[in-house]
Amino acid sequence: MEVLEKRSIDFNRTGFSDEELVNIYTKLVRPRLIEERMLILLRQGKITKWFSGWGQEGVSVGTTYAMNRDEYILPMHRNLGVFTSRDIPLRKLFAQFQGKLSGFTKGRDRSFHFGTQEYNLVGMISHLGPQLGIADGIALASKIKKEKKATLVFTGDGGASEGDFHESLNVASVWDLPVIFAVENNCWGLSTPSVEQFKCKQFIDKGIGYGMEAVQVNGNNILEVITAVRKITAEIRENPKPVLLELMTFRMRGHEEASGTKYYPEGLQDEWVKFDPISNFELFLKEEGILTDELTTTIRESIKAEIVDEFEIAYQEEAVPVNMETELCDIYAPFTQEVITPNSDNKTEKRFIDAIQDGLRQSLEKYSELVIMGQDIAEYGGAFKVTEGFVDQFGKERIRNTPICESAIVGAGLGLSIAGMKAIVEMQFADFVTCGFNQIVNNLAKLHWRWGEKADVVIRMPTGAGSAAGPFHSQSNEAWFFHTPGLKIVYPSSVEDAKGLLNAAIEDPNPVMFFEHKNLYRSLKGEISDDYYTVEIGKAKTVRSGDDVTIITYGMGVHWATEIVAKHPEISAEIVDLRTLLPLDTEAIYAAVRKTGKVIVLHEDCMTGGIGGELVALINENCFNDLDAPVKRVASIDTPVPFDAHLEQQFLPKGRFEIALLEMVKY
Ligand SMILES: Cc1ncc(C[n+]2csc(CCOP(=O)(O)OP(=O)(O)O)c2C)c(N)n1
Repeated sequence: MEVLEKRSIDFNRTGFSDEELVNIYTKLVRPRLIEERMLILLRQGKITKWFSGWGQEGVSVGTTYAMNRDEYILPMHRNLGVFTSRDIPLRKLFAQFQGKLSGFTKGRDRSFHFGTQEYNLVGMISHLGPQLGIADGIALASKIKKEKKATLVFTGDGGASEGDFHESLNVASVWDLPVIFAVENNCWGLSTPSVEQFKCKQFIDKGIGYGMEAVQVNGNNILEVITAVRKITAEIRENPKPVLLELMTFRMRGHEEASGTKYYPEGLQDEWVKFDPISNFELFLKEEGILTDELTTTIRESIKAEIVDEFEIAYQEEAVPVNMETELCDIYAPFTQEVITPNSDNKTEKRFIDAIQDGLRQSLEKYSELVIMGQDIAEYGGAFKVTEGFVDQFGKERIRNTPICESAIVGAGLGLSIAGMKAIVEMQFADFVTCGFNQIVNNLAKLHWRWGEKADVVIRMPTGAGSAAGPFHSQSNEAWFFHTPGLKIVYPSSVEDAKGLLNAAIEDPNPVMFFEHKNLYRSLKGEISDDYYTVEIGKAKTVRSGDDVTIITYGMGVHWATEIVAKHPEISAEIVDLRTLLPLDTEAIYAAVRKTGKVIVLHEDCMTGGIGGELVALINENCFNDLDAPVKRVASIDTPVPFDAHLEQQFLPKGRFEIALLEMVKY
């Protein structure tokens, strides 16, 4: 640790007792001593990667010290001091760093990539920015529940260049969410200095653009950090609103230990040594007569001994057991669906869209903690009017119009879930999910497997072509998500299933992509129960029984197949509606294949990389001996969805399906 002769930071100790100052010092020095040890362990190969927060401890420790213990903090990769200041036992932290079972992720994710409800911490994913939207959701939950709690989320100055920063600040500002956006401005992002990262002079200059109060503090002055965060939290707990807090500091070591610091201009690090947060504070406390050399040594030696002992315990722990079943099982949060049957025989004929509306309304009545978010979904009722009238019944807190910020809103959905609520996010069109893609495939999907937390979010996806809406309002993009372990994909084709499966998706604590074909909204009708009911997720349905050929399909494909088969009474076709694409009902698929030995897989999505390819592979691997013909895929052509109705009809597979069906029967 740097020893300074002269102090370069002025501290104001007003409001801090001697005892408290010693306590703060003890917390401040702790992460530094761990880091000193880490560097040795790194050289010994006992730790792999390490992102250093050396010189930035004032930020991590000061902010955490000022927050209440039951308030959430969302730290980043240099915030060891957040974790230590929440008093996580060191053996557990070390076990996490070493990938041991008693860490937080069963060896599945590294360093600070974990969260823990026990300590009200939500760690990052590598992508940096997505943290910020989650904080919005947590803050929204506490605002709705009137808990008078603040949430603090970190970003680096580099990570703040990501779109997530803009979206999350914007949402928090529009919704008056009690979040502190703590920009840890250490002047560098890997080798990139601030001047190559952003053009404004300082982050607080951005506050006005977001309509947000912005405060700048010296992040190396722990008392200034604590005082500022205390002042902000006292205010925003009472009057919820976000604050941009810029903490000026410097990254003393390289980006990570292996990457070095050659890009730093000569002398820069030496200059910052003078502003070391710990040495300066220590000098100050000695000047004040609060710390003596003896007390300093006692504090340090006791922490060092604890580090050595605790590290050894974690080090001695055996390597994480390798068990295939556990790996696969942990993909989803444990949940056994109990299928709910209607209370009465009362039925009404409804359109597909009404069934979805019915399901949403009854789920909102059932779960007071359920919130729906989407663009124009409140008074306007949504682009397709699915949520029409909901504001009157459930209010604007639960039926939330959102800014056009898909990533922050999906993140906010996850934040709501982490804070014990349930969320539905309506994509205005399934096509726009690309803007929230990262949150879905990297945060929602991986969360439970990484640190055992559920992601109780349903993403509603108005999908599909057929209305001459062109390449950005017509796509079938379920295959993007099919490839992502941890998600469930539900895709109803009937009115009855639309309601029952939607209710089931909302019940399920796992992230569900719920596809609703737009062209079925108003064209499809059916009699369904007026009561709340659910349909089992993960179960395919035989729509039509037959012996000549099996058609495996879902969504609009079910209707195309039904229509074409009806034109050919001479063909006895079995039609299977998958209904759930993830997890797949493989048993039902294999049974239907074995029944006829001839199979067509039909879907609206493009051919290449579509779900059909996976189905064919599974059928070949598991039913080869039962096949009487090569399995045939029929799908849309491999182009974007064209606008002109004639081109669109050529694009879609319906016409080609009829030909394939006749050929298959003849084979
Ligand atoms: C989306 C994304 N792009 C790039 C990276 C690689 N990366 C990791 S940290 C980092 C620098 C981040 O800088 P900053 O946010 O200022 O935080 P600091 O490391 O300085 O604390 C980069 C480029 C990443 N993890 N995620």
